[in-house]
Amino acid sequence: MVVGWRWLWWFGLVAAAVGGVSGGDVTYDGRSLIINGQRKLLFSGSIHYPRSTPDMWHSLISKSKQGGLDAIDTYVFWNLHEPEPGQYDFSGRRDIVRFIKEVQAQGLYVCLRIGPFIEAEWSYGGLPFWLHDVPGIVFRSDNEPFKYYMQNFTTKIVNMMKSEKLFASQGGPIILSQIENEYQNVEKAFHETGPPYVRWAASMAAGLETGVPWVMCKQDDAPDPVINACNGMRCAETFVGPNSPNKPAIWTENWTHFYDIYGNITKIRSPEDIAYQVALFIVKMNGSFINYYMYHGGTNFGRNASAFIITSYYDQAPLDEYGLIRQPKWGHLQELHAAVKLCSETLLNGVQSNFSLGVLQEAYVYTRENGECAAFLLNRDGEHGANIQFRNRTYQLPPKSISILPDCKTVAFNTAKVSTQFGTRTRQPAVKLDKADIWEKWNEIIPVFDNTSIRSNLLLEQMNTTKDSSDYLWYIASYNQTEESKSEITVNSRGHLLRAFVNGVQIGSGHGFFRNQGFTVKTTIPLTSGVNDISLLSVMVGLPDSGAHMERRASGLQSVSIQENKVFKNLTISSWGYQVGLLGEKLQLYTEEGTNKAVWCDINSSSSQPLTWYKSKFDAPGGSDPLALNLGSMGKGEAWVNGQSIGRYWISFLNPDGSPSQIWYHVPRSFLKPKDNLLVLFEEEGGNPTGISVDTVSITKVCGHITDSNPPPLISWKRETLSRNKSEIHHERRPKIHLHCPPKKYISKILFASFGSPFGDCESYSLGKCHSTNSTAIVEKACLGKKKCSVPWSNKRFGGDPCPGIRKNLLIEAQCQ
Ligand SMILES: *[C@@H]1O[C@H](CO)[C@@H](O)[C@H](O)[C@H]1NC(C)=O
Ligand SMILES: *[C@@H]1O[C@H](CO)[C@@H](O)[C@H](O)[C@H]1NC(C)=O
Ligand SMILES: *[C@@H]1O[C@H](CO)[C@@H](O)[C@H](O)[C@H]1NC(C)=O
Ligand SMILES: *[C@@H]1O[C@H](CO)[C@@H](O)[C@H](O)[C@H]1NC(C)=O
Ligand SMILES: *[C@@H]1O[C@H](CO)[C@@H](O)[C@H](O)[C@H]1NC(C)=O
Ligand SMILES: *[C@@H]1O[C@H](CO)[C@@H](O)[C@H](O)[C@H]1NC(C)=O
Ligand SMILES: *[C@@H]1O[C@H](CO)[C@@H](O)[C@H](O)[C@H]1NC(C)=O
Ligand SMILES: *[C@@H]1O[C@H](CO)[C@@H](O)[C@H](O)[C@H]1NC(C)=O
Ligand SMILES: *[C@@H]1O[C@H](CO)[C@@H](O)[C@H](O)[C@H]1NC(C)=O
Ligand SMILES: *[C@@H]1O[C@H](CO)[C@@H](O)[C@H](O)[C@H]1NC(C)=O
Ligand SMILES: *[C@@H]1O[C@H](CO)[C@@H](O)[C@H](O)[C@H]1NC(C)=O
Ligand SMILES: CC(=O)N[C@H]1CO[C@H](CO)[C@@H](O)[C@@H]1O
Repeated sequence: MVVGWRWLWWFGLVAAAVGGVSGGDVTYDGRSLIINGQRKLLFSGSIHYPRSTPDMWHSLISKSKQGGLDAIDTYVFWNLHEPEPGQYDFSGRRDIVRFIKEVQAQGLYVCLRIGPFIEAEWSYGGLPFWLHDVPGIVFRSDNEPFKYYMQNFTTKIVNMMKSEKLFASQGGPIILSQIENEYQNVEKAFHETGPPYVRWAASMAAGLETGVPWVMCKQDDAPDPVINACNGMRCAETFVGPNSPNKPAIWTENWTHFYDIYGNITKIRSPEDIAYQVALFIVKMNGSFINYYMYHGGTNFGRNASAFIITSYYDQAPLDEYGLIRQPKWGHLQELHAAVKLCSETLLNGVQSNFSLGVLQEAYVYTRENGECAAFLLNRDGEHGANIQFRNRTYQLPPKSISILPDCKTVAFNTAKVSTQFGTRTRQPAVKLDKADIWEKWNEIIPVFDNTSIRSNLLLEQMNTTKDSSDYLWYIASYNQTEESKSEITVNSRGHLLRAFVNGVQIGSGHGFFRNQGFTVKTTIPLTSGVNDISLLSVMVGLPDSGAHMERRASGLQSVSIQENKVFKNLTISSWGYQVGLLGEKLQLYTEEGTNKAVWCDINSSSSQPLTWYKSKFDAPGGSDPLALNLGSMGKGEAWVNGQSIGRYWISFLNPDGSPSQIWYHVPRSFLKPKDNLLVLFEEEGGNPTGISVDTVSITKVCGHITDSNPPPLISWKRETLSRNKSEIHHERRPKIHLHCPPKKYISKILFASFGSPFGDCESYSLGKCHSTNSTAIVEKACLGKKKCSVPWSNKRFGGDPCPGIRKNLLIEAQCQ
């Protein structure tokens, strides 16, 4: 990829200064942030450091920069950094300073969203659980204990950044900081303690004197000098705008799709829609800072995901979960960024005018005294394309699209015309763990009442009892039955999942759904005469991450009753014994040392049963492709590799369409040694570990399509040329398909090539009536064995017009190996 002049300029600075960007003074006016006296139109992307591993950071940031980003945005994860009050941890994936320095070294800015409440689909919204037990605390309100700890941590982070000289005012990359997060969503619940808290948070933050501006997102009344910013998918349509004429319009979260949960299908947002909303925000709201949430989502390792959130986080972002470039999203946005950058001086310093071009069409035109002119032509009509006249020329605008004309003449980009290549990601089994003799198992012990050390006459609240040391809490009752009978038990739970056992045998289970308020399990219970142990395992799938009064949120069992013939017994207020967590967790069976503490047995020795620990070893597959465990044969549980949790899995919770929400679970390469990697799973339902495989993940196919009805702008997309000077925008003589394999891969096969009238698009295609028989041979000649190639849309190139009078398309799909 060619490096644009902007980056070269920054590299120049790196060479001249002591390393990385020199931010300089950051201020703002009603138009934009102003860095070193210059207005800036900035594209930013969210990458959360603990959702990847430090060895991935360099490549993630470099692909972000190639994608045309100016800044990287991250939250700060309080509960990772302060696991106990006053005890701090900034090691490994928590090394935020290393992350920021990596961004700086590559010449990008940083937007630091401290929060420290962050939501972020992260356990407890980032708050450390110990806050729950601070006497008198009320989270996120005008409450002294909360304000004390919030100020303490915010100060800690700001001081740390200052001592590393990371704020732009000190020559570092941080140009913006955020305090609080989407507070307006919950403010009303705090009545009169809300507004003073907002004022306090703003002045506390401002008092830390970072030398760079603060923002509050989704806080329309953010007090001066804090800038209010917008979060959402459609900020051009939903944002009320800056609350002061001297604050710029900032979009801190333009969701690139949406987070995924167990039990629901992935919601995909098209690159065309994102590009449209971004361009609209720039012209409608005078937007000058756009952050993609997420640019790379990554993985929720361990138990860090909040309730029901899958481990694969924003996999549909421009960089996928594994850090692979997701096409065409990444490339389409890269082209948008390049086109906007060509106009940014005119946009930021010119005079805006807008006028109608039709019922649903309008023009935004920016002009400067030096004659520079840039235009955005909008078609709001979602159904029909429009031919419009602008400055004596005709332009064709597809439905719901915006064309960008950096010189008021040439279309450099249209949000609805995707000309970048498509990519297909494949997962291929590299190591199959399909032999029963490589697996061993150990059955978790189902506890009995007599062995419990915690007792209560009430059903205890789950989080307050486990202190988040485990997802699991056993509630056990000893039930004396005079004669054998078939009775019915009813359990109401506010937890996420329940498994009910009587005398060690599972009798029923049930679970709730994302953000619902509990569920009921009702099942027959075979009671023997004498004492029966009723052991109820209440499971959480992450702590809550949002909402007012999180400190009062309750989980776990709410009521238990038994209906025996005509007799009703309410066990809610009766003697209960408790066990926090699993025995296997206590023994740390998932570590090399812990595995010795149990007597494991063959998996053949008996059929699979609930609550089983499995272990095996595997060698790391060769190469450098990212890896994922295929857990499609399992039910629900957690998986560890060499003692590190790769997260909770839940295959058996099916989407409305009958498919599991997530089958593949990312195993970072850095968790592995070359040989004998310990894989341990705790499986709640039984599962079949011989179906598990370690798969490589890679982009195996690339595809390009030029259609006659949708030709890409005839612009050379060499960023170097584009960014240097817009007077150098030059037309290519004819459109081309550019194909490009990922690093270390070459075009090994042409899977499809047709110059003619092929049906469909890159996602699904077939030959049409008109087809140049030479298509494959010609494309093979141009592409086979190469890293990249270009094939022009041209009769001549394909040995003559295969069907005169018919408009021709070109569609090529190639395999990368
Ligand atoms: C934060 O609290 C710790 C004790 O928990 C204390 O040692 C430290 O000085 C406090 N820091 C600030 C900046 O108030
Ligand atoms: C599941 O997805 C559908 C479609 O996107 C959405 O309407 C629904 O609200 C989602 N359900 C939950 C619980 O998120
Ligand atoms: C954008 O800026 C122009 C002046 O350049 C102003 O007329 C217009 O009202 C602004 N739009 C918004 C939404 O603030
Ligand atoms: C969250 O992740 C960190 C490392 O990223 C890990 O050490 C920690 O154990 C996780 N927390 C939980 C509750 O799993
Ligand atoms: C110009 O833009 C403003 C702000 O978006 C809008 O309210 C107005 O209707 C536009 N005028 C025309 C003629 O399109
Ligand atoms: C458009 O054409 C008219 C008449 O030919 C001319 O007067 C006008 O200056 C032209 N406008 C532009 C922007 O070129
Ligand atoms: C209960 O404790 C006794 C004595 O320590 C032990 O022998 C027995 O295995 C325990 N039972 C269970 C189910 O934990
Ligand atoms: C949490 O548990 C403690 C005892 O361990 C109890 O005093 C307190 O009331 C409980 N809090 C809640 C909110 O249940
Ligand atoms: C169970 O109930 C019977 C009859 O009421 C009583 O004789 C027996 O002692 C009870 N057993 C226990 C362990 O409480
Ligand atoms: C059982 O008792 C609890 C606590 O008194 C009560 O909340 C619950 O409604 C009762 N359950 C039934 C089914 O009556
Ligand atoms: C196209 O194929 C025909 C035979 O199928 C061959 O004669 C001709 O040379 C080919 N043209 C090109 C440009 O390869
Ligand atoms: C705040 C906001 O803009 N929310 C939007 C997020 O995106 C979804 C899906 O497009 C919209 O329904 C929400 O209104």
